Amino acid sequence: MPFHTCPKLFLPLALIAFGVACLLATNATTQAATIIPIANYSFEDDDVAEANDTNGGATSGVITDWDNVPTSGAFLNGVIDPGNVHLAGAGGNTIPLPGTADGFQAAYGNNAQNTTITQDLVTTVADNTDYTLTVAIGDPSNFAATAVYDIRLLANGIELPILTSTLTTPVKGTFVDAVKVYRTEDVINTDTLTVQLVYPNLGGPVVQLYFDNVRLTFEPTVVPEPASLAMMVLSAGLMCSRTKRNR
Ligand SMILES: [Ca+2]
Ligand SMILES: [Ca+2]
Ligand SMILES: [Ca+2]
Repeated sequence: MPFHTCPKLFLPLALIAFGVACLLATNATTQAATIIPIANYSFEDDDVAEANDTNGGATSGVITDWDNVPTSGAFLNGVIDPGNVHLAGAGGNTIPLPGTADGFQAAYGNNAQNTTITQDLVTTVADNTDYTLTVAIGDPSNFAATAVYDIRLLANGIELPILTSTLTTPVKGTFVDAVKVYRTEDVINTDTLTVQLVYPNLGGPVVQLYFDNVRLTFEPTVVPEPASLAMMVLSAGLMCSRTKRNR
Protein backbone atom coordinates (compact mmCIF):
# COMPACT_ATOMS: atom_id res chain seq x y z
CA MET A 1 0.00 0.00 0.00
CA PRO A 2 1.54 3.41 -0.95
CA PHE A 3 2.13 5.58 2.10
CA HIS A 4 0.03 8.46 0.79
CA THR A 5 -3.06 6.25 1.08
CA CYS A 6 -2.58 5.79 4.85
CA PRO A 7 -5.80 6.78 6.61
CA LYS A 8 -5.50 9.55 9.19
CA LEU A 9 -6.62 7.21 11.95
CA PHE A 10 -3.83 4.70 11.30
CA LEU A 11 -1.38 6.01 13.89
CA PRO A 12 -3.89 6.31 16.77
CA LEU A 13 -5.20 2.82 15.98
CA ALA A 14 -1.66 1.45 15.87
CA LEU A 15 -0.94 2.98 19.28
CA ILE A 16 -4.08 1.41 20.73
CA ALA A 17 -3.10 -1.96 19.22
CA PHE A 18 0.37 -1.59 20.71
CA GLY A 19 -1.08 -0.95 24.17
CA VAL A 20 -3.44 -3.91 24.01
CA ALA A 21 -0.68 -6.20 22.73
CA CYS A 22 1.67 -5.09 25.52
CA LEU A 23 -1.05 -5.90 28.05
CA LEU A 24 -1.48 -9.37 26.51
CA ALA A 25 2.29 -9.91 26.51
CA THR A 26 2.50 -8.93 30.18
CA ASN A 27 -0.26 -11.39 31.07
CA ALA A 28 1.40 -14.17 29.07
CA THR A 29 4.81 -13.78 30.67
CA THR A 30 3.53 -13.53 34.25
CA GLN A 31 1.97 -17.02 34.08
CA ALA A 32 4.17 -19.37 36.10
CA ALA A 33 4.26 -23.17 35.88
CA THR A 34 1.96 -24.76 38.46
CA ILE A 35 2.77 -28.05 40.17
CA ILE A 36 0.26 -30.91 39.89
CA PRO A 37 0.53 -33.17 42.97
CA ILE A 38 1.46 -36.82 42.41
CA ALA A 39 0.94 -39.21 45.32
CA ASN A 40 4.05 -41.13 46.42
CA TYR A 41 5.96 -39.36 43.63
CA SER A 42 9.29 -40.43 45.09
CA PHE A 43 8.40 -44.00 46.17
CA GLU A 44 9.31 -43.27 49.80
CA ASP A 45 5.86 -43.92 51.35
CA ASP A 46 6.68 -47.55 52.22
CA ASP A 47 10.11 -47.82 53.82
CA VAL A 48 11.48 -51.01 52.28
CA ALA A 49 14.64 -52.56 53.68
CA GLU A 50 17.99 -51.97 52.07
CA ALA A 51 18.41 -54.34 49.13
CA ASN A 52 21.55 -56.39 49.26
CA ASP A 53 21.33 -58.94 46.51
CA THR A 54 21.63 -58.60 42.78
CA ASN A 55 17.91 -58.93 42.19
CA GLY A 56 16.69 -56.31 44.58
CA GLY A 57 15.04 -57.63 47.72
CA ALA A 58 12.31 -55.01 47.43
CA THR A 59 8.53 -54.83 47.44
CA SER A 60 7.51 -56.94 44.51
CA GLY A 61 4.33 -56.14 42.64
CA VAL A 62 2.96 -53.48 45.01
CA ILE A 63 3.61 -49.74 44.89
CA THR A 64 1.43 -47.53 47.12
CA ASP A 65 -0.79 -45.13 45.12
CA TRP A 66 0.36 -46.62 41.79
CA ASP A 67 -1.24 -49.31 39.63
CA ASN A 68 1.51 -51.76 38.95
CA VAL A 69 1.33 -54.06 35.93
CA PRO A 70 1.91 -56.98 35.86
CA THR A 71 0.67 -58.05 39.30
CA SER A 72 1.84 -61.66 39.17
CA GLY A 73 4.62 -63.77 37.70
CA ALA A 74 8.39 -63.62 37.88
CA PHE A 75 10.50 -60.46 37.92
CA LEU A 76 7.75 -58.12 39.12
CA ASN A 77 8.39 -54.42 39.35
CA GLY A 78 8.16 -52.68 42.72
CA VAL A 79 10.02 -50.37 45.10
CA ILE A 80 13.72 -50.74 45.89
CA ASP A 81 16.12 -49.19 48.40
CA PRO A 82 19.34 -49.63 46.41
CA GLY A 83 22.57 -50.77 48.02
CA ASN A 84 26.14 -50.26 46.89
CA VAL A 85 25.87 -53.15 44.45
CA HIS A 86 23.13 -51.27 42.62
CA LEU A 87 24.37 -47.69 42.87
CA ALA A 88 27.81 -46.97 44.32
CA GLY A 89 27.46 -44.91 47.51
CA ALA A 90 23.77 -45.78 48.04
CA GLY A 91 24.50 -48.35 50.79
CA GLY A 92 22.36 -47.75 53.88
CA ASN A 93 18.65 -47.18 54.50
CA THR A 94 18.77 -43.38 54.61
CA ILE A 95 21.50 -42.62 52.10
CA PRO A 96 20.33 -40.19 49.36
CA LEU A 97 20.18 -41.56 45.85
CA PRO A 98 22.49 -39.93 43.28
CA GLY A 99 21.77 -37.63 40.36
CA THR A 100 18.26 -36.28 39.82
CA ALA A 101 16.63 -38.88 42.11
CA ASP A 102 14.87 -37.86 45.33
CA GLY A 103 15.13 -39.52 48.74
CA PHE A 104 16.39 -43.05 49.35
CA GLN A 105 14.15 -45.33 47.27
CA ALA A 106 12.94 -45.70 43.69
CA ALA A 107 10.51 -47.78 41.66
CA TYR A 108 12.08 -50.45 39.50
CA GLY A 109 10.98 -52.36 36.46
CA ASN A 110 12.25 -55.56 34.88
CA ASN A 111 12.44 -55.90 31.15
CA ALA A 112 11.38 -59.55 31.55
CA GLN A 113 7.88 -58.11 31.96
CA ASN A 114 6.05 -55.42 30.08
CA THR A 115 6.18 -53.05 33.03
CA THR A 116 3.73 -50.19 33.40
CA ILE A 117 3.51 -48.18 36.63
CA THR A 118 0.46 -45.93 36.41
CA GLN A 119 -1.32 -43.32 38.53
CA ASP A 120 -4.65 -41.65 37.76
CA LEU A 121 -4.54 -38.07 39.01
CA VAL A 122 -7.46 -36.08 40.41
CA THR A 123 -6.67 -33.29 37.93
CA THR A 124 -8.62 -33.03 34.67
CA VAL A 125 -7.04 -31.97 31.38
CA ALA A 126 -7.29 -28.33 30.27
CA ASP A 127 -7.41 -26.62 26.85
CA ASN A 128 -4.45 -24.60 25.48
CA THR A 129 -2.04 -25.78 28.16
CA ASP A 130 1.55 -26.98 28.22
CA TYR A 131 2.22 -29.93 30.55
CA THR A 132 5.77 -30.89 31.50
CA LEU A 133 6.37 -34.43 32.81
CA THR A 134 9.80 -35.06 34.34
CA VAL A 135 11.03 -38.39 35.74
CA ALA A 136 14.46 -39.35 37.10
CA ILE A 137 15.67 -42.48 35.28
CA GLY A 138 18.28 -44.64 37.01
CA ASP A 139 20.54 -47.33 35.58
CA PRO A 140 21.70 -49.80 38.25
CA SER A 141 25.28 -51.01 37.99
CA ASN A 142 24.42 -54.67 38.60
CA PHE A 143 22.63 -55.07 35.27
CA ALA A 144 23.66 -54.25 31.73
CA ALA A 145 20.46 -52.23 31.39
CA THR A 146 19.11 -51.37 27.99
CA ALA A 147 18.17 -47.72 27.67
CA VAL A 148 14.65 -48.35 26.44
CA TYR A 149 11.78 -46.89 28.43
CA ASP A 150 9.02 -44.35 28.10
CA ILE A 151 7.16 -41.87 30.27
CA ARG A 152 3.65 -40.78 29.32
CA LEU A 153 0.94 -38.30 30.27
CA LEU A 154 -2.47 -39.64 29.26
CA ALA A 155 -6.00 -38.27 29.15
CA ASN A 156 -8.69 -40.97 29.06
CA GLY A 157 -5.97 -43.51 28.25
CA ILE A 158 -4.53 -41.66 25.23
CA GLU A 159 -1.18 -39.84 25.33
CA LEU A 160 -1.50 -36.05 24.96
CA PRO A 161 0.04 -34.35 21.87
CA ILE A 162 3.83 -34.28 22.36
CA LEU A 163 5.59 -30.94 21.89
CA THR A 164 9.09 -32.15 22.83
CA SER A 165 10.44 -35.50 24.06
CA THR A 166 13.83 -35.92 25.75
CA LEU A 167 14.15 -39.58 26.76
CA THR A 168 17.74 -39.31 27.92
CA THR A 169 19.84 -42.47 27.93
CA PRO A 170 20.38 -43.44 31.58
CA VAL A 171 23.93 -43.13 32.90
CA LYS A 172 25.21 -46.30 34.57
CA GLY A 173 25.20 -45.97 38.36
CA THR A 174 23.14 -42.76 38.63
CA PHE A 175 19.91 -40.97 37.67
CA VAL A 176 19.22 -38.47 34.88
CA ASP A 177 15.96 -36.67 34.03
CA ALA A 178 13.68 -37.68 31.18
CA VAL A 179 11.34 -34.86 30.11
CA LYS A 180 8.27 -34.76 27.89
CA VAL A 181 6.37 -31.55 27.14
CA TYR A 182 2.79 -31.80 25.90
CA ARG A 183 0.62 -29.07 24.36
CA THR A 184 -3.16 -29.29 24.37
CA GLU A 185 -5.57 -27.25 22.27
CA ASP A 186 -9.24 -28.24 22.44
CA VAL A 187 -9.63 -31.34 24.65
CA ILE A 188 -12.40 -33.10 26.57
CA ASN A 189 -12.15 -31.26 29.88
CA THR A 190 -13.74 -34.01 31.97
CA ASP A 191 -10.91 -36.46 31.15
CA THR A 192 -8.61 -37.07 34.10
CA LEU A 193 -4.83 -37.08 33.65
CA THR A 194 -2.80 -40.25 34.10
CA VAL A 195 0.97 -40.56 34.55
CA GLN A 196 2.53 -43.76 33.21
CA LEU A 197 6.07 -45.14 33.52
CA VAL A 198 6.83 -47.79 30.89
CA TYR A 199 9.58 -50.38 30.61
CA PRO A 200 8.80 -52.71 27.69
CA ASN A 201 9.97 -56.28 27.25
CA LEU A 202 12.14 -56.23 24.13
CA GLY A 203 13.70 -59.61 24.81
CA GLY A 204 17.31 -60.25 25.77
CA PRO A 205 18.73 -60.82 29.26
CA VAL A 206 16.90 -59.65 32.39
CA VAL A 207 17.84 -56.10 33.24
CA GLN A 208 16.34 -53.42 35.47
CA LEU A 209 15.63 -49.73 35.27
CA TYR A 210 14.74 -47.32 38.08
CA PHE A 211 12.12 -44.54 38.06
CA ASP A 212 12.02 -41.81 40.71
CA ASN A 213 11.07 -38.20 41.50
CA VAL A 214 8.04 -38.00 39.20
CA ARG A 215 7.14 -34.33 38.59
CA LEU A 216 4.30 -32.74 36.61
CA THR A 217 3.67 -29.03 36.01
CA PHE A 218 1.37 -27.07 33.71
CA GLU A 219 1.12 -23.55 32.35
CA PRO A 220 -1.28 -21.91 29.89
CA THR A 221 0.06 -21.76 26.34
CA VAL A 222 2.00 -18.52 25.81
CA VAL A 223 0.65 -16.16 23.11
CA PRO A 224 3.41 -15.94 20.46
CA GLU A 225 5.22 -12.61 20.63
CA PRO A 226 2.34 -10.08 20.56
CA ALA A 227 4.79 -7.30 21.48
CA SER A 228 6.84 -7.93 18.31
CA LEU A 229 3.72 -7.81 16.21
CA ALA A 230 2.69 -4.57 17.89
CA MET A 231 6.11 -3.01 17.21
CA MET A 232 5.72 -3.80 13.48
CA VAL A 233 2.28 -2.17 13.46
CA LEU A 234 3.61 0.87 15.34
CA SER A 235 6.59 1.23 12.97
CA ALA A 236 4.31 1.13 9.95
CA GLY A 237 2.13 3.79 11.57
CA LEU A 238 5.12 6.09 12.23
CA MET A 239 6.40 5.69 8.65
CA CYS A 240 2.91 6.48 7.42
CA SER A 241 2.76 9.61 9.55
CA ARG A 242 6.22 10.87 8.52
CA THR A 243 5.55 10.24 4.82
CA LYS A 244 2.37 12.29 5.01
CA ARG A 245 4.15 15.15 6.81
CA ASN A 246 6.95 15.22 4.21
CA ARG A 247 4.59 15.60 1.32
CA1 LIG B 1 12.77 -41.62 45.83
CA1 LIG C 1 14.31 -47.86 52.86
CA1 LIG D 1 20.11 -47.48 50.21
